[in-house]
Amino acid sequence: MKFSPLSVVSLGFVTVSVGAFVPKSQNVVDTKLYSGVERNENFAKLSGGYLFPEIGRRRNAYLEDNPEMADKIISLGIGDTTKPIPEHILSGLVEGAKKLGTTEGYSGYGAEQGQALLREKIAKVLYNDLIDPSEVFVSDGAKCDIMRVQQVFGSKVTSAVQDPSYPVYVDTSVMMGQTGSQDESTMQYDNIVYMPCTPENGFFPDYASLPRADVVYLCSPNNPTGAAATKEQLTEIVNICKERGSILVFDAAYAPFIRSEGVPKSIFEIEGAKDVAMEVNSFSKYAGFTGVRLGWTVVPSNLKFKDGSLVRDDFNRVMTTAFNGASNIVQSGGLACLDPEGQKEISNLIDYYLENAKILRETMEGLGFTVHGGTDAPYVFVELSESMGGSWDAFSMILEKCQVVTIPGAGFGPGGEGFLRLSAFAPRDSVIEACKRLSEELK
Ligand code: PL4
Repeated sequence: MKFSPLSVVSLGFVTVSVGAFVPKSQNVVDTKLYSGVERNENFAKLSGGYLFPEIGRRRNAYLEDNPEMADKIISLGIGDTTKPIPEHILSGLVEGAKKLGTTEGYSGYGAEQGQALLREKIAKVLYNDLIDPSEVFVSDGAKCDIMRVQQVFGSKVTSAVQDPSYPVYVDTSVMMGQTGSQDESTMQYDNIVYMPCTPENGFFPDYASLPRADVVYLCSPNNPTGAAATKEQLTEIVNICKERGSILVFDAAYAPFIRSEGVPKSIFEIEGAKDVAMEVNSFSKYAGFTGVRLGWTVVPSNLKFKDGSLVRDDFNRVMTTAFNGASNIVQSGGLACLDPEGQKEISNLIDYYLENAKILRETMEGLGFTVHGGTDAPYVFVELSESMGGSWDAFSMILEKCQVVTIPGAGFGPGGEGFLRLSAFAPRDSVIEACKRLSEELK
């Protein structure tokens, strides 16, 4: 059937009810039904919704059908902290709020790059002065900063991602218009370089053997595999990025979970990294700030575009134009995180979650699974047996039989198929109970 603009108007509701046609011409759109604005074609390329709301949707659908299970549900799914904010860090937030109630302490809009004291403390306490405070941009979190990084690079770059990886790198690349559409057979987007990360390569990509990309996203300790890259691995990728003229975007959101000796917590521990890398980071997992919202990005002053201009200047332009600075209350909490008492409290929180990870890891190993991660990371990545079907099948089966929410590996990209991610951020008694149920069901 041929479709003319005239028929849009005349068909009216009929057209809508069959859902087959969306009028193209702005001039003839029935504005009672549609705006006259074309949809951003890049959003149409995205396959399905964002992973984590989809997990929530499936959990809710299960509970709608089985309301009696509401009290039984345990989440080992989304990596969201559950321990309360410890005393000293909390006092920072409280003091920050109280100051706003006094004439002397009140502050309005702050610097878009963050308070000078917080930038200095981040550089000193977390980077041991490897970076300069002027290179630190305080923000409302790592996820938001990844989109800001993408805005800096624009639509003409090619990005490379670890496969599997935190879905934000791929989805924001698609939104920015860097990619073609998704190939339904491979589940890969055209014009993204997928860097396979498998047990065989220690979940670290062999970028040298893959096509060059302008921007390379690397996360360590890794979500979802839990692998923490060694100094040698990071040195290798920094060197190859330098050789190829790629910019490395290093996501260090899980850095404080690193307990193994000699494993770098920042890309800037690697010689030469300041010429090729930027780092996104966050207080979310450090201090239970997933809801409080505080992060930062380090953009070294050495990092330049092809024309010699500074990446930092463009990042600064995005921050000053499209962000009004992190909340002053929250930044006060961030300062408390970086006091010695705050650091001790963070270390205790991480100990707690790492003990959870150990329990999960040992339970799954005891059930005969090959298990990765969970030592320098809060995620345990379980290799599924073939009899369990695909990772979404395993997710559904475990939800229905054990009332435990997990994340299917396939949600992190095609390379995650065959794996299941378990998060160690649940309360201890929930972790123990989940392990009991998994042991009964999967033995
Ligand atoms: C669910 C590698 C979690 N709604 O809190 P932020 O924005 O400072 O940090 C987000 C982040 C950045 N980088 C990595 C991450 O893994 C995360 C958080 N990921 C997960 O379960 O994988 C929470 C996901 C949240 C989201 O979409 O980020």
